[in-house]
Amino acid sequence: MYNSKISELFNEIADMLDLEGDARSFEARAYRKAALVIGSLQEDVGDILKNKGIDGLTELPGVGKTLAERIKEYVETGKIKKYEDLKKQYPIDFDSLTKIQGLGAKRVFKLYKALGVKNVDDLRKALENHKIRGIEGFGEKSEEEIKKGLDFFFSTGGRMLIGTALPEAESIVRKIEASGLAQKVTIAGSTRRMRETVGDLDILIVSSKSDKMMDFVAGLDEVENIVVKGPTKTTVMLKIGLTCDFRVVEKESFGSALQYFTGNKEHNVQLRQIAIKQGYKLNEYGIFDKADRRVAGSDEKEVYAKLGMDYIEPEMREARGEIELAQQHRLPKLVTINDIRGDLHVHTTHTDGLNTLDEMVQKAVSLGYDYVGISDHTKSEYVAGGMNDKQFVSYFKEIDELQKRVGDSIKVLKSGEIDILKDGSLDLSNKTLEMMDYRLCAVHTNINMSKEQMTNRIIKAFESGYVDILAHPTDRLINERAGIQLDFDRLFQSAADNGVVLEINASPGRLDLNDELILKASQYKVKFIIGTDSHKVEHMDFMRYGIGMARRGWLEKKDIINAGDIKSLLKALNR
Ligand code: DGT
Ligand code: CA
Ligand code: CA
Repeated sequence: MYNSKISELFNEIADMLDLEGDARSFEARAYRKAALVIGSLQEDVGDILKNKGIDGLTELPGVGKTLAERIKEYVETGKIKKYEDLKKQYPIDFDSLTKIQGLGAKRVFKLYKALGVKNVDDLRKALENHKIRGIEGFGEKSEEEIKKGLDFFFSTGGRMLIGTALPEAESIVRKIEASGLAQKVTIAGSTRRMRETVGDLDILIVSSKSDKMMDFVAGLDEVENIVVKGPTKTTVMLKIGLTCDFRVVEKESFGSALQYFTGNKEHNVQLRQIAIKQGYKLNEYGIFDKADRRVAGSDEKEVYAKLGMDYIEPEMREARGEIELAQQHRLPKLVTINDIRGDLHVHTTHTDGLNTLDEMVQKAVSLGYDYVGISDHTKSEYVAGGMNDKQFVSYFKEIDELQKRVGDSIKVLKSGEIDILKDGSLDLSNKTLEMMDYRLCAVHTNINMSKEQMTNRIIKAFESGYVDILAHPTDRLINERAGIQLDFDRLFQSAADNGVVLEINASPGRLDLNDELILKASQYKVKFIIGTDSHKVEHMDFMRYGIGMARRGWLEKKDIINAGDIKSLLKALNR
């Protein structure tokens, strides 16, 4: 299949020719037109060349003798000399530079022309020296925008939070469904595996109108610019600053394509080795036997079954031993969002929440929860308007009154997000702590202590007997802050010894504990809660990201105490 690669190269040649200004823009237009034609061709140019020769190629609209020769050159040598020459003349790292929000190919060229910016490092220097604002068509505002884009690129390696990526992917999937052009459409890649961050989106489509489908996705409102457009694969840069791969596959291959493009890569490699041992060939088109007959492919579950193993949930596909478990039929039965019976980490306008106690409780009712725990901040969190003992007492009174009003519709539990102070003591009196249904505790201040001091601090709090839940244990912020230093072996052992439950904070910027630490903590037989750390009503929908992390950490319903009814919850909390 040469179409998409040649179309991509022709577009790039056109972009580079445009650099020369008017003199070569006619030539650039010709390349661009041919790129479009070839990119949306059903038949592969390699086949046309083989069957009809150069004449077959020149019959294509927009393809003259010269361009036909270039196509032939690529098919025969894997290279186009004109492209290589231009690339030498314009040695620009388009790939990275166009990933920066605020920079399309055209603006990258402008920066190269005006300032000689070739790569991300050059761009950084140009920004530091405020060179960009002086270029025609840029100005101070776009300099500021590019700087933000670059900061993001550096701090994240271009990876985006699942909490941003997944809703975007879902909204695109809904539009494709509504287009009527697809028989099937689904999210694949790291988004389907619910990784905490995502490098790009991968969307798989079954469509009998592949070319129309590609036109449709290229024209979506979400699209900033088109990177490559071919008959079955289109890559676009989305306005949110993430690229998205769309692939159209045959119905017969849908299951194996979904398996393949869900990954991760290492999981796929292991699976393929198993297929080979069993005398099969496994790829994105299906499982094939010795006679090259397809024995599975349309259905993903069938792919795993044919290889003699149980179906592995996407969140587990990280090559961490899940394949062996699947072969031995010993996979955990992962917790699901439907198992969750309540949320235990909720803020209100009493401290830094944006919705009232009533509003948060109503949201919990609308989610069908049996219980909701209200956990506002304590006084050391003064920036959040944390409350002292006296304020907590009147807060509990309000909760009691609210409980009367809502009756049996939901149980409202009294709690607080209690600071674990520098010396390991808690930020409220024992008397106030004892008025709570459970105590959610966390480190917020003096976060730069040494590993040993920090571990001692938290263990001391555990040993007071007043800590029921340790909230966001590492206090990291994804792409922003690494979090506190901890000796996790000691911490998890102490949590187990003192019956402390560990939070999986579901807020997309936290996801704390993460999958790896959940797996580690599990070895110490600790229990978990999934809490949303909601500061407004909408945040209570973050539960699914916490579920994603829990599933990536192989957790079952029994491991998560807010997947139990109120009776078992209270039993698990009050040791
Ligand atoms: P990302 O985008 O960095 O967050 O991570 P993924 O896992 O979505 O990676 P991506 O988008 O590069 O590719 C999607 C899936 O396609 C990946 O999880 C596995 C599969 N895949 C990609 N390249 C290869 C490869 O070279 N070999 C194999 N076996 N699978 C691959
Ligand atoms: Ca991806
Ligand atoms: Ca991809």
